[in-house]
Amino acid sequence: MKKRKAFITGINGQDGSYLAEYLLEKDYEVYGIVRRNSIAENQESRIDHLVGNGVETAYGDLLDVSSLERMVGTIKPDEIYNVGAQSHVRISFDIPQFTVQTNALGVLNMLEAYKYHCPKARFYQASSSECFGRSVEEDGYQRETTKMEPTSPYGCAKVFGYNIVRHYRFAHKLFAVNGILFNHESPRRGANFVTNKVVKGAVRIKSGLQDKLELGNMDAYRDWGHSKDYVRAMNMIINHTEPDDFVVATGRTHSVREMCNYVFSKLDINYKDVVTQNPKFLRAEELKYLKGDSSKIRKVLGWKPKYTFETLMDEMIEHWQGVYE
Ligand code: NAP
Ligand code: G4F
Repeated sequence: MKKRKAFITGINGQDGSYLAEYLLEKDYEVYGIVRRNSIAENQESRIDHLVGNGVETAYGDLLDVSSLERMVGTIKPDEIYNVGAQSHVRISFDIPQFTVQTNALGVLNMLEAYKYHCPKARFYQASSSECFGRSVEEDGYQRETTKMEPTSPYGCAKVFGYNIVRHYRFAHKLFAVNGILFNHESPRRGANFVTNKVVKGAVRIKSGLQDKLELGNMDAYRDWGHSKDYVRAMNMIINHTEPDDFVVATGRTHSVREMCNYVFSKLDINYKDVVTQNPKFLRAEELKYLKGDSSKIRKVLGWKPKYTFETLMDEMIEHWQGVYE
């Protein structure tokens, strides 16, 4: 039987790399674009083990329409996963134009290439709980019907991406869908996101390699899951019988402070002795609270996470202990 072809933007990112592995296990042919990196070793650092073993990559960029058209025009994928983005919320305040170009116009660029070159394919957009911003339902959750009130350039751009995908679905009858994913982490998470920063910092402190850890707002709450569970959800969403949008979340929320307490306690350290606040890690506007209601994807597609907050953190601790101990 002919193998299904998947095309992934952001394939060298956290999600892109786990998604590529997941799709290879499901016998897909996997293609992706990577951006040129001046440090050649970083170019495909998360997918080195996959390139040439079922995954093919080419240079490309969401802002370079010619690269997108060339890829989808020649590969003619069955499934397009647009997970490429400037994904760091705080940094989006520093580079708002690049963030909006990539996370908003980049989606439009990808949709246009899709519409003209392979409209029979299916299109998945990496939408985000950051879109909800200030909005929380009375019962304390965010779900598919929750109003979007973003609090960052990143969130504003992602709202555009979410809406333009829906517009292309309705206007052009394309199978274009959104996964509205809450925070998801792993040992492959960039070390400037809070979970990996805390776990890496805690293990280094335990090993005597640093003596303190500077953070921003410790009173924000996030609904943290594992990237592996969330890429499985992406594949389920794109293979649903009809195009639709789904929230993906664990339904549990923890503050950054609680996360620190869990991680440092595991290493027999009192986080209060070593964690300090540095205003440079605060945001001009903070998204204070996220807790996702994923009842829809659980009911309609049968998805549920395999990891808990605790097993996620334990895996990340074990990873950094392997590096530093
Ligand atoms: P990530 O690790 O930062 O990966 C993002 C990837 O996108 C990187 O490979 C990056 O390449 C690439 N990229 C950046 N700008 C690009 C451009 N202009 N053209 C093409 N590729 C570009 O992020 P992630 O955690 O895997 O997240 C994947 C997607 O899900 C993102 O769209 C993110 O916004 C979204 N999302 C993530 C979460 C989460 O909690 N992880 C939750 C909701 C939504 P470089 O390394 O070269 O920059
Ligand atoms: O780990 P974070 O940087 O993730 P954030 O901002 O929630 O964004 C992530 O999740 C979104 C989904 O909701 C994605 F769309 C997005 O791409 C990204 O993956 O920060 C989490 C919380 C924030 O409240 C932040 O203010 O941790 C707080 N925090 C406290 N100290 C810190 C720090 N965040 C970072 N990055 N670094 C700190 O030192």
